[in-house]
Amino acid sequence: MTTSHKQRVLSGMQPTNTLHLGNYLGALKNWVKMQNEMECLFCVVDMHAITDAGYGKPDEVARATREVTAAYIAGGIDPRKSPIFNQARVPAHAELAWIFNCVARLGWLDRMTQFKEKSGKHKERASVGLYTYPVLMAADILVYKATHVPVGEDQKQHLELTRDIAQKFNNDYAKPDYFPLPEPVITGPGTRVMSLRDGLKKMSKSDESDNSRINLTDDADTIAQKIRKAKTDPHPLPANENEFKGRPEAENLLNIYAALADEPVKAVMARFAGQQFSGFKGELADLAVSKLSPITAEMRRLMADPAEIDRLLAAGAEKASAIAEPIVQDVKRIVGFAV
Ligand code: AQP
Repeated sequence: MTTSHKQRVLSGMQPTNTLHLGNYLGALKNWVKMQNEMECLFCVVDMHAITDAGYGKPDEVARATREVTAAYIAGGIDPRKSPIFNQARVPAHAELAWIFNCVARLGWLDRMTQFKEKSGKHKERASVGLYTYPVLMAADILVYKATHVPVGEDQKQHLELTRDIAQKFNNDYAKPDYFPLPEPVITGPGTRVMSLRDGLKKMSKSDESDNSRINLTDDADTIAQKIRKAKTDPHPLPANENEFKGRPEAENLLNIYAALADEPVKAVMARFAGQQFSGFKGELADLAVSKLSPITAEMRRLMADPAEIDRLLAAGAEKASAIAEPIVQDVKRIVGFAV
């Protein structure tokens, strides 16, 4: 069996803490556009969640799984068009991940910068799951023979590893073109949203400071307050991209505005050049509230009926399994398992 479909998209988010503006602009907003152009599957990666922040917190993983599902739908994913499911309901992910653990080389994983960042100074205390996280991610993608993966900049290295695993498997088992080499889809000014407190740090769910991010569950006042408090510099707003040098906070806020407004950064800069941050922040807050509040309200409505969310996840998993199961059975035969 080789790839019969032309283009297939797989992407996912971890159910840990609460989704934020970076997850929305870097991933979800692009998914919504893609679902009309290609076959898409959207996963809630609960098995990834227990590699780190979700470990030992079963109630939190279960709650966040439903909340991420609600965010996908509230953000514009149509579950009738694109299956939404949680990873743990489709065992083929874990089965292929084991086989890929035997394909991937230690040297490849040693180069993964996200593991270094997340494990910090105490590498020996990190879970083995956190270390092999990119291998499970490769399985998530290739178990559907996905060809395109919309991600933020931070996931680019993991996707390169996925391509290396696909290539090595195809070579070692003499099955050229068996797995496609999936392409990252990284588009627009929202591909790397930075912390509101430090323009050099990625906006992240696990940042200790809640003021560093805008959560998709924040109300209008909280959003406005966080933007008002966002770190800036004493200069007026820059007129062109050359003036971003040494001004990461200005660059971040202008990129956020452009991504939310669906406008080129240049056009946004032309409008605000030379103005003070205080006025710009007011406009940014209004824009963020107008775009995010409807999503937050819809998430709240969906979260009020957890049984319906569970039903949607089960239906999505059934559709996803129908694609993944034959592929993983095929792979098992290729590697020599008697199945
Ligand atoms: N700051 C960001 N800017 C743009 N895109 C981002 N993504 C995450 N942060 C940003 C994209 O969101 C998708 C889902 O990410 P994830 O849930 O798998 O977790 P993550 O990348 O590890 O996100 P966080 O917030 O940084 O979580 P923690 O703090 O737990 O590590 C991915 O497509 C990612 O690129």
